[in-house]
Amino acid sequence: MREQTSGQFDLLTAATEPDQNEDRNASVLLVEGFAPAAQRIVQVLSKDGDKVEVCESLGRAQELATSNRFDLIITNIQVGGEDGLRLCSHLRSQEETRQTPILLIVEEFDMPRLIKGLDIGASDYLMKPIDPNELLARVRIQIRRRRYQDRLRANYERSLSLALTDSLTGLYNRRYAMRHMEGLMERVKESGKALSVLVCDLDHFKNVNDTYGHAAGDEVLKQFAQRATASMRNFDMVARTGGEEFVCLLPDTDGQSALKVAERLCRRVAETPMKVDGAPNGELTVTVSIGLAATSRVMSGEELLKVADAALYRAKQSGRNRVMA
Ligand code: GH3
Ligand code: MG
Ligand code: MG
Ligand code: MG
Repeated sequence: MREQTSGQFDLLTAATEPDQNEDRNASVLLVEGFAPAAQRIVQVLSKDGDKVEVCESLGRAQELATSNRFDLIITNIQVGGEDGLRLCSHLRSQEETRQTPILLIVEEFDMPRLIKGLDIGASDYLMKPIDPNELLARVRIQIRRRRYQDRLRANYERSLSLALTDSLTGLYNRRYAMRHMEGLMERVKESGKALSVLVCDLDHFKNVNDTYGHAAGDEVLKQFAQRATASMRNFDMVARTGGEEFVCLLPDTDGQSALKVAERLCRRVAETPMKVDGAPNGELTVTVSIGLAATSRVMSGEELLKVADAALYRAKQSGRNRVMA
């Protein structure tokens, strides 16, 4: 919980406090067929700290732009005999370069094509003859905007993953599992195939913490998460839904098949000790109890979990280290 809060705090600070040199040291691709003109631009930008790669054909530019990550692409609207606007549309159509700012180099008589270029997705333009100060100003604006957007996106993705995953094990959390289950119920409705749910709770886990410490307990949780994930198919989902409680969602799986999966997991946990620093010989044997519920009738996720929880309760009551349906 504490981590989530600090994650959101980071989101605010990181999004509003740019690095002082945010618009500097950019990597720039310059597409210009006329070498002396390219040379002048390279000189100005390099002197200001940017790294500029020059190429003289659209084909090469496309290759470079997809295999590298440039902060900015500057292209003449006419590259040799080729139409620079074709490069623009290509860059905008590719996932890797969709967000990369593009500056068009134009001459006055290019005005109609410049307008088309801006329409296709060019970010700004430079009119020949290019004034060095104007070049720098326009480049810096694009770099700053680009990096600001990158920062926003990274923070957004980070806060999304904080909200949906558990930082200790890397598994999805309860919130995500419940949401995922709604989707799986839709699938039950459409296909009529069963959905199975396992609720796994480590046995006497409090003893692990009390005897070997919280760090050892954390290690056990991580290794259980790995084993549970490894015991499932790719499209099954394992989530950590509580302290030492995990839920596995098995779509298109009837109770009988799910029982086999659950028993195999239960056995694997009990039979192979976990590697835990601080335990005798560095090994610790733990066990897990599992409650199973399956349905081919549409119900709420909460309802299905309740059935599995009741089965888990019986597994605990009847001696732990077992699966009950
Ligand atoms: P039972 O077999 O009945 O499930 O017994 P138990 O000891 O596993 O269950 P109980 O609910 O009494 O204790 C669960 C323990 O899990 C208590 C808590 O300290 C521990 N725990 C919960 N979250 C974490 C965690 O993130 N890390 C560690 N190391 N321990 C945790
Ligand atoms: Mg528990
Ligand atoms: Mg427990
Ligand atoms: Mg308990």
